[in-house]
Amino acid sequence: MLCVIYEPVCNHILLLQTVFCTNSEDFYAVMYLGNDFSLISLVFDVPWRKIDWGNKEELLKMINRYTPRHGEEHLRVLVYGPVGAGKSSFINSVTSALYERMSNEAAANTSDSYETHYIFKEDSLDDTYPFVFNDIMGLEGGEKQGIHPEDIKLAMKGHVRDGYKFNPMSPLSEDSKHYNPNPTIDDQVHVLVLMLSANCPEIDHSVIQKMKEVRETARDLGIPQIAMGTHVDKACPEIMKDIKNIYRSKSMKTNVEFSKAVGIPLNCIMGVKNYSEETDNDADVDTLLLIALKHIVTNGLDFVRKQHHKRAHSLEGEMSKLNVNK
Ligand SMILES: Nc1nc2c(ncn2[C@@H]2O[C@H](COP(=O)(O)OP(=O)(O)O)[C@@H](O)[C@H]2O)c(=O)[nH]1
Ligand SMILES: [Mg+2]
Repeated sequence: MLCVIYEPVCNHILLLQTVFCTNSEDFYAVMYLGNDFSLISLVFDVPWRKIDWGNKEELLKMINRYTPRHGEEHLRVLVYGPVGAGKSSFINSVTSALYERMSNEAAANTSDSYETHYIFKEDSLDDTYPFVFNDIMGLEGGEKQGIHPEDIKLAMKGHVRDGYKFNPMSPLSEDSKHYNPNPTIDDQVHVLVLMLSANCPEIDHSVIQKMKEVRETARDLGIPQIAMGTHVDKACPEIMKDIKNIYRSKSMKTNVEFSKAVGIPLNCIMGVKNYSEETDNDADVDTLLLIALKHIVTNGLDFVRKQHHKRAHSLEGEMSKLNVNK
């Protein structure tokens, strides 16, 4: 039996006049084209990206195997994006996936100040995972709202100290006590994660402009960038029904292709469902979160290794100059 669900739809296929239908097994979009109604499935038969569902334990092992090895104490991950995109929820959700139980530590942080979020190893008072997160104030439209893009650039270079309260009107100045003039490798950002809601198709032009500035700075600094689509469950009823449909979803594919157009490699664009109302973990949701975390860690590791080689080469260069001048 077909029943019709009326819903405001954020689905690119559905930009035409459409409503969702379900035959209790699958969801369809009803498209009205001229005098013709057609039913279009919201998912492809074959997934356009392969996920090894049920591989959670292996992912946990791989993540736990990472140890700092190029002079860094930890990898620093800077999460930015519009307000409400799910930045704090992502940090909580990743922590929940690592702990295999719900955790809400990042939510306690108000992200209008720069704070480093450490994830303690389960059952440890001082041992933390070798990756840290900074969750920063939302990028918002207009000059007077949200984080100043210059502050994100300063944070990427490691100049922003914890406790700095962002001011949308002006960036951190060099004479502030929160300005770090000599950042170490641990103060610098090693991975930049752009968080966007897959359920919010329209982004203000000025926010896109701010994101572009930030991306270009990261590119100039060589910092790897990952784009993460959140709220995927809200963006497509087939994903809501079963998270394993994430890479069968047509709207998800359209979203990913849109993000690719802004210059992030396709394999660095991924979807996650953050925990929001749940009280218990779900193995498939954890799998997506851990894939994202693994990707963040491996990209950060590559960047740190490259930096390490650069430093070693320039040191060698300095040494040989000294020897020549002797
Ligand atoms: N259904 C769903 N809700 C989410 C998801 N991610 C975040 N949320 C909810 O969206 C709201 C904003 O998330 P938050 O993490 O505070 O966004 P932030 O401003 O970017 O830090 C909260 O109510 C979250 O519970 C998601 O993937 N799915
Ligand atoms: Mg937040």
